[in-house]
Amino acid sequence: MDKNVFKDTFLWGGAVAAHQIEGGWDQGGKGVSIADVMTAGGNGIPREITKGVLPDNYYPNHEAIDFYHRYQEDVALLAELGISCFRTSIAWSRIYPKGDELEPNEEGLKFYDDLFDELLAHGIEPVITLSHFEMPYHLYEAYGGFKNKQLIDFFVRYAETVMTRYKDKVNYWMTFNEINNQADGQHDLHVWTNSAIRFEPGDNHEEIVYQAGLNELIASAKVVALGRRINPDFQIGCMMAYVPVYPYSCKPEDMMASIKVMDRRFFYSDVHARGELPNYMLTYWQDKQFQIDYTSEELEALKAGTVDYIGFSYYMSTVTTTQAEVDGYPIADFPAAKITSNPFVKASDWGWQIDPVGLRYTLNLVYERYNLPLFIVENGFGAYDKLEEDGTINDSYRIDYLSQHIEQMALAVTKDGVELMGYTPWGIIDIVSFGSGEMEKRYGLIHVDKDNQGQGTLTRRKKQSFYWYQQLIRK
Ligand code: P53
Repeated sequence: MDKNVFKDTFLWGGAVAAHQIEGGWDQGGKGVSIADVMTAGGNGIPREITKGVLPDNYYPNHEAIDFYHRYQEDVALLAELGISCFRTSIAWSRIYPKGDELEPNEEGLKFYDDLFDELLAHGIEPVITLSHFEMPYHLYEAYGGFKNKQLIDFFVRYAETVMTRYKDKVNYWMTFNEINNQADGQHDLHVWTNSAIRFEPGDNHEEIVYQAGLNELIASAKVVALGRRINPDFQIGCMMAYVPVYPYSCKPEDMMASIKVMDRRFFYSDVHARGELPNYMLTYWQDKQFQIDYTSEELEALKAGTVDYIGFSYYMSTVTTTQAEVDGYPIADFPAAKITSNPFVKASDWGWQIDPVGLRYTLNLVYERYNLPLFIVENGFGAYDKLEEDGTINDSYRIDYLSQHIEQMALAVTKDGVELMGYTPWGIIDIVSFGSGEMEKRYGLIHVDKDNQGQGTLTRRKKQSFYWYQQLIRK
């Protein structure tokens, strides 16, 4: 692969999120966030969401890898790696500890000033997600989460505060991380981290998740319009989880099912990019007799706040079928459609199906759909690493995964004409896994000495993949 196929301005970077890296969960005036009440699960063991922070539980995000105190050392390592951008998020509850205050917490603002200065001093451009699974816990308790329209104003106030404060330090923004991961409404953890909805007995969960999702889309559009006023040079994108859903076979019903299942996920970027509610969704809501609230002023806001680019994560593909003889995980849409595994690809130890060609497929699909620049802001390989006695970590499997995906990315650019802004591999340094809460589901090119029980020295070590990526992106 010739890396010169990418433009000079191509952003080679690395990605993390505040709650998975920072720690310092109760320091500098930070409020409790929804990530602070998630216990450690494990491979195949779900994380629990507790009613507030309880004394006897282990909450892996409370300390994470202590980036809050060690960011200078880590930024120096990232500079040595040679990346030109670093994607992280701002922890909303550092800025507005409860979420509904009128005045921000200066100590929280100062932390990100220092972090961004440190990055810029090393020639690394910050790429910032406004909300990456970490809204203030108080917004769940007192307002019921994003089903409540008041959260739109709280989010806009928070965004206005940070976009104004960092207008000369941050140019690339994204609003809500993986906003579409709540799409099928069945994964409690995703619904929690995206929307923190407090359900009441008798609620139709799917209907309420759509209401919350639409409220977030409205909030996002308002922030895009606002950001343009704060600094017309801002590039403001959305952030989607693209997990392409292939038809299991060429049986016409399988083909149809794959479109229907994909539309449920595409709904979010359709609104972000086109500024209107798609007919397939309006029809679906009507069929289901969902009462989704929105005003004409909100529809105008959606139109006025379409995104500049599509940021997205890509880890894996999956498959859907309507065929009775294939085992699978049932999903609600398109009668009898289910998610199953792909016989042509292998999976990681966590069952994520490894499919580099699926990245090129996704880049094509999304670019054709929106004709907007694309930014791959997450891609990576969660694996068990072995720390050798001599202190090395020989993660050739991670190099294989990343290089195969980068090759497909190059093909999308050279053969398919896709406009690609950059690539920020996920978990550039080992962090707490979002889905499982483990430390030992590692993505990093930099190893952090800490285990699933929270034990370890937190020492940082360069893995084999560090040297490989450093070489690849060297100018
Ligand atoms: P973990 C599922 C599918 C695609 C992306 O995930 C996902 C998930 C969540 O399980 O989440 C993103 O740590 C997310 C990150 C997360 C990363 O993928 O569960 O934006 O916060 O850490 C990897 O292995």
